[in-house]
Amino acid sequence: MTMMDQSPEVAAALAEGAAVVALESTIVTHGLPWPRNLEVARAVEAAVRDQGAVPATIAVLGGRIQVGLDAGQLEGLARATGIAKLSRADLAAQMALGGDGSTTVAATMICARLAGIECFATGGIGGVHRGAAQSFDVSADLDELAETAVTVVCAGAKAILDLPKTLEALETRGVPVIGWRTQAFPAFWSRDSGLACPLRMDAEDQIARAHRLRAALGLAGGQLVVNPIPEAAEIPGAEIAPVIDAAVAQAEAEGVSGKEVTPFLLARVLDATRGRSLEANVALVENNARLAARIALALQQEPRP
Ligand code: PSU
Ligand code: MN
Repeated sequence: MTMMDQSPEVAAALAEGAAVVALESTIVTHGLPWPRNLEVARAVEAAVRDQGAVPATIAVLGGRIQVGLDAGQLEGLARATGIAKLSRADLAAQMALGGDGSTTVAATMICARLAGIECFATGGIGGVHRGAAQSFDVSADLDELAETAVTVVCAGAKAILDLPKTLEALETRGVPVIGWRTQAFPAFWSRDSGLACPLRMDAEDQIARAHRLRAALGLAGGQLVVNPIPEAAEIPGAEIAPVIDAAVAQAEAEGVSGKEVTPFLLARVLDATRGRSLEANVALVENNARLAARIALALQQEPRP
């Protein structure tokens, strides 16, 4: 495909039908600070490999979709400042301009499906922002989950968002939200948001079967698997709540809008909690990468009904 390059490792894996896990790059460019962002990106790739699957970190470089980044490309992204954050709206336009950009969950799903990758691991998804009734700020990630047939593993959504509205929006769009061995919707740093998770599965092959059945039923869209952060790394909701409230208030006071909102809130929360939330972040992304790799392996085994 002339608009896409695959690393030799990813191209070989896809050609032989091996398990591949897509990884996003906005978490590297806009979600975590240098130099931890690079360490995390590498650790996540290693976690996928550990389970016997091939990682494919996705970005746009020189106007082309790059699926699988070499060491230099990954470090270049991690060091970059002012790089474009690409979602569904910007992907084609930035490619037309021949530019670079990191891909959000939405854009990574689009590129993954194009490459034939069915499973994707990240930290947290975008969702319905607090105050959305006024701001109309709802992440394109939710619509993408409704349209693009990729199973996305995350640790729930951060409480920088309005979590009840995010769950409602997912239900409206027909996106299955599957708790991994839990009944509770996880809130990123905390294992339990206090909200019920609509669905629960306890085995990777169940998730793989549901993915295949959606296709067989003619249902567009993917699945959202929510995987609670490992207990040892958890930060209780009560501890993080005041930090989030302050970040949201500051964003509002400074009139932050559009695609700057999520990076702004993530940076404020990271600053305010120093090391701790970073460590939690690393632990949960690795945990998600391992589960996504096992789901990718299960998808290989799962016949198309
Ligand atoms: N939420 C997180 N960490 C992240 C993001 C969201 O906890 O890094 C990133 C993801 O790339 C996600 C994007 O797709 O932010 C959503 O941005 P927006 O809200 O502007 O759609
Ligand atoms: Mn937004």
